[in-house]
Amino acid sequence: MKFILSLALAVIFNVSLAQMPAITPMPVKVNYKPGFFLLSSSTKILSYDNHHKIEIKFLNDYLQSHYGFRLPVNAKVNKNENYISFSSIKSESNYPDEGYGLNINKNNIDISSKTNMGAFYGIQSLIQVLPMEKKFPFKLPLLAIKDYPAFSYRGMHLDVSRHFFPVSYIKKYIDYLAMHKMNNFHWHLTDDQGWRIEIKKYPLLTQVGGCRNQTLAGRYGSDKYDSTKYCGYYTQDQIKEVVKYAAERYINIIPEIEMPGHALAAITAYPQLSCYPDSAKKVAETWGVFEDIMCPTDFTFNFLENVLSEVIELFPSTYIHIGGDEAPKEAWKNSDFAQSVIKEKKLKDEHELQSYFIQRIEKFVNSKGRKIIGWDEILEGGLAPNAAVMSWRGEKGGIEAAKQKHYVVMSPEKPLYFDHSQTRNEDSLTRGNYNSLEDVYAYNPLPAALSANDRKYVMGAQANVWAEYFDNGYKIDYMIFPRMSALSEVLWSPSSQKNWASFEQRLPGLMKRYEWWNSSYSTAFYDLQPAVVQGPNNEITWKLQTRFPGAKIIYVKDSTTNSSYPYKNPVVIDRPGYYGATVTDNNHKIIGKWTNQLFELNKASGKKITLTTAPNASYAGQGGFSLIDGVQNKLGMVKSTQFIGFVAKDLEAFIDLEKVQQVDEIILHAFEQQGSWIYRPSSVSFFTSNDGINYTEVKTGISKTGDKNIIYACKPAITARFIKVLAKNYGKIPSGMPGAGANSWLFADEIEVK
Ligand code: TNX
Repeated sequence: MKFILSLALAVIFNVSLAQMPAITPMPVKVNYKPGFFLLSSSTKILSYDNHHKIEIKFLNDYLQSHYGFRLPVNAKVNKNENYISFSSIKSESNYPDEGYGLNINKNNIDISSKTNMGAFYGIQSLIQVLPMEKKFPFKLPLLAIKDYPAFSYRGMHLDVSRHFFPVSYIKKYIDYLAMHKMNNFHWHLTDDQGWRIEIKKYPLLTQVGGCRNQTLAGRYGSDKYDSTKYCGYYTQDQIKEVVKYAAERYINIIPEIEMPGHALAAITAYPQLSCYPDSAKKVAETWGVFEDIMCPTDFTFNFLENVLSEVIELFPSTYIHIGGDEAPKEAWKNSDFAQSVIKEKKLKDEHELQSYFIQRIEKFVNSKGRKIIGWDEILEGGLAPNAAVMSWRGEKGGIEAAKQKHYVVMSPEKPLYFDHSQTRNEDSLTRGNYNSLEDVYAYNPLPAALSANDRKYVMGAQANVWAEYFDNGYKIDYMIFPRMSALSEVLWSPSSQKNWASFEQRLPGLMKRYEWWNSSYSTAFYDLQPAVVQGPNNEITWKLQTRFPGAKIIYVKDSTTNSSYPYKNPVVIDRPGYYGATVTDNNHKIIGKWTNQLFELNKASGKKITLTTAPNASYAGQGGFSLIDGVQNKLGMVKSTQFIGFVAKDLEAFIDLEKVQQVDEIILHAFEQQGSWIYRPSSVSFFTSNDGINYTEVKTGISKTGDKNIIYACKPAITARFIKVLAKNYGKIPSGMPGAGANSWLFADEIEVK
């Protein structure tokens, strides 16, 4: 009998498992029970003396906007009535402050917590159990949840300088955070391209600094502009409204005021902030890093103190973000005044001057009872004593800061920059790089390099959404979803509950929810993922993958044969031409987008290649293989990820053509984009050899064509088996050029032998 009963239970249990709501982030513990709670518009909420006013308001607002009703709030209910209640966990218990219990029983729903914040998170789980259709009453599965977060800092950032987003979208974005149980919104309010917060004492900041005359069109380096004036800022009243809105969702807003770099908008409004006050100024119209930064004068410090005073009045946040990133030091090197500060304060160099700058600001912010947080560049030249660090150039800065016993928020570009695309196949405008959903999900904010004790300084992590290429909220949604849901699980769920297979299973439910919220999202995860990879015998192959449920892949041969057949193994590319692929269902009906790839083959394609020095990890491609993989960059659609990159190093490549043969021409494709510190090689030379030991330099028929995609070629017209290509790095970037003083990058793509 017992056996039969448990079997019956298991059957019911399985049914409810199939309908299991996609609660994300996954709670610490969920137990489903057989049966249902019926929620209707007459279900009462039990509350007296305005207890849980904020939580109830959120729930009722959500019900109102998504289902069109509010639940009645009553001070008393009958035991046999169907109701939602809040109960408190004793404050002396060791239950975490943000934790909650959610019990959906047959006749009541109870949310238990120690704090109101905990109850708020209980509401978030409850709304995820509601069906995404207006079919009343709701049949909610019976369950018991016990839940609390893994990390104390769970954040999202949004850049409103490069593009401006109205208060309505900021509120929607804050709701996204709340519904993912995140608690910090990092509001990037100022940058070179626009100052977006009203400061009463300095009206020109928004009047002048809030507008740029035009904006770069297309990808960085296009050199085309839209000839349209672009303006926007938030009034202090709007800021207050947003801060209140966030507080009602237990979200802290960290405002960022960038200094001393990324400050052209402020400098254009008040040129005395600059070390070159007399040179022409304009709010930036393109992206990148600019040399004109704030000068460490009394005017500047006085200005910043006044600005920060107003900012501190508006934002209750303990942390105030002061930027500190990407501040080139040329202006300070050229400024007599900056040099006099270095001398007078006995500083070693401009990095110590930056550290002095930040420490002076820190003292001021501390005097107001607040703390500073800055990008990891604030470590250079010595960290300010109480500063927290946001690690974006990988985890290195975060690790170093934690070792120095400073608090850290991890935000490494890989994988937490959500301005990078979620697919290798992106056809809308984004920054070139790629951060996959899986990589976000797999991220662990606690680096192995830290001791257990130093790990305590890692407060959590956040994703950054830089808005150079995004000018509307739907595009932001498309960039953040579903990666933000993956990040929420990284930050909230215990590692024991982190399970990719479970997340993948919940994805369709999550996507349905984004639609329910009237938000856009990316389906890249289900797209065909093409990759050009090296086969076991060095051959070039085209590897195609999809997770599209029930999908088959067909692949279409190059334009010459025009035949198509189902994909089984990576396609060996032994003939040049266009190859195309798409996804079909079992009935051969096309259900995916077409992916096309042009392969251009030559004598070097798929041959053995070795590099003397490996490329930099950030632009590693597939090492030498990327130079002979048959894929060439085409003018006008350059993506820097298609190149391999070397910083401060040369490219030296050796190719074995396998047999002595006629070599009429050797070509190297390189790339220049000075604004990104990518400079053309200072020289390129070509060599041939018959034995792979003695090389002869090719001295005839050398040419160089193109200005961004630069093609270096030579015409040896001899027989040879081995080829060597040597491209020398441009070296240190000279003063007056973008990135002055830094090591330049060398970018190379295909080597062709004809
Ligand atoms: C680097 S991350 C920046 C931003 C850009 C971003 C683009 C950081 C502290 N600085 O100014 O918008 O790259 O991905």
